[in-house]
Amino acid sequence: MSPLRPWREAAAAAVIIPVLLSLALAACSGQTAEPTPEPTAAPETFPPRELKVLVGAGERTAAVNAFFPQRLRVRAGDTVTWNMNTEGDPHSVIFTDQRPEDDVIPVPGTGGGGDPLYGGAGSQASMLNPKILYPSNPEEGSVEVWRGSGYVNSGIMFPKIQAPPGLPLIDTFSLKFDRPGVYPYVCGMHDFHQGVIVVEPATARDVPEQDEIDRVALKEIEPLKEITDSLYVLQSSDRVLDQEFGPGGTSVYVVAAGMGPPEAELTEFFPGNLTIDKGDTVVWVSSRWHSIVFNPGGPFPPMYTPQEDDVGTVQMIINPLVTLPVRAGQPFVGEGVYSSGLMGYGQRPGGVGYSLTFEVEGVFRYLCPVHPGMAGTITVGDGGA
Ligand SMILES: [Cu+2]
Repeated sequence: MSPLRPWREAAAAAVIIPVLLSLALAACSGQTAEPTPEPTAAPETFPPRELKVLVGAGERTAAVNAFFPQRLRVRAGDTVTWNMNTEGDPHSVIFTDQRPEDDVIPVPGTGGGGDPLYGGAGSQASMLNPKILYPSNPEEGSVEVWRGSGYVNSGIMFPKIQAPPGLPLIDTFSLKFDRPGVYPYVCGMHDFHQGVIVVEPATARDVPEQDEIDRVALKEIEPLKEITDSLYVLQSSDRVLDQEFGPGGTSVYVVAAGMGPPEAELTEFFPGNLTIDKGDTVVWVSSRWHSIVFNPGGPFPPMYTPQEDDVGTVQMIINPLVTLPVRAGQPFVGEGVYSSGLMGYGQRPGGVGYSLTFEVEGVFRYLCPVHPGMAGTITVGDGGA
């Protein structure tokens, strides 16, 4: 028996029953059944709208890394504008049907091959990929159209306090959609950070208006903000996460660099202020991208050292003092640069753990140049000696 049979029978019944009913009604009232009028008017097309999506959320060091709403249904003809909405992490909006671009590339002419972040294979310098850093549309004020193919990029939206010097601040990006379809997009800084625009025909009635979109956005932000809020409570307690026995009566302390799931991370050190004794060791752990940098008595090296290229475009050269380990395995003697190198997932040069044994007393401030504002202090005492 055809699996379609029951459906066909039901469909046939659905057609026959109303016909019989209308005939019966006509017979009762003594009238003849009139043919249903043909629809004359074309389906109504709605005027194009301007709709808003939030890029990230969170104040200060709360990095809530998602688009809000994550999925948006619009009509063909609508324009969507993404607004930067966080002080936590930089983001971007990329629509592409091509292989994703690497966010970090070797500086042209400095040798090639290998992962530029490792400084290996002859490549000594790396920079932010200008195809990610800068908008794909060089014409300010004009709006591109996305129909599912090509490459469209907002450029990196930095939170104001993180914006590298010499770079124009991008905090908004608009894109028009005129063809129905399902269009996923991604953030060039976080590959897990993705969104979807669903474009319905221009005649679609049941698409949300902005007030409904805002409601959904707030609802999606709420649980993530709850995570970063509770992490703030833990962080402000300066609670020691772990203290273990080290060699010769010393202690080994664990500090977490950042905490929380990828989409709701607090970019702080846990604890932010740690007091230890001379000879103790601190181990920083991080599954996210962070770098632990000390430079007592000197300036902290910035993440980017902007330079103009041959055609006068400012390129964000990445500071190897931040991304490559400096004096790894050496004891901390209270002067000069110490760097973990970039830590975190994807087997970054700094790995996922970094340790320093403190040989001198003092108060030593350190920070993560990837996230200006993410700072900690190690206070080294004499152990009552
Ligand atoms: Cu992102």
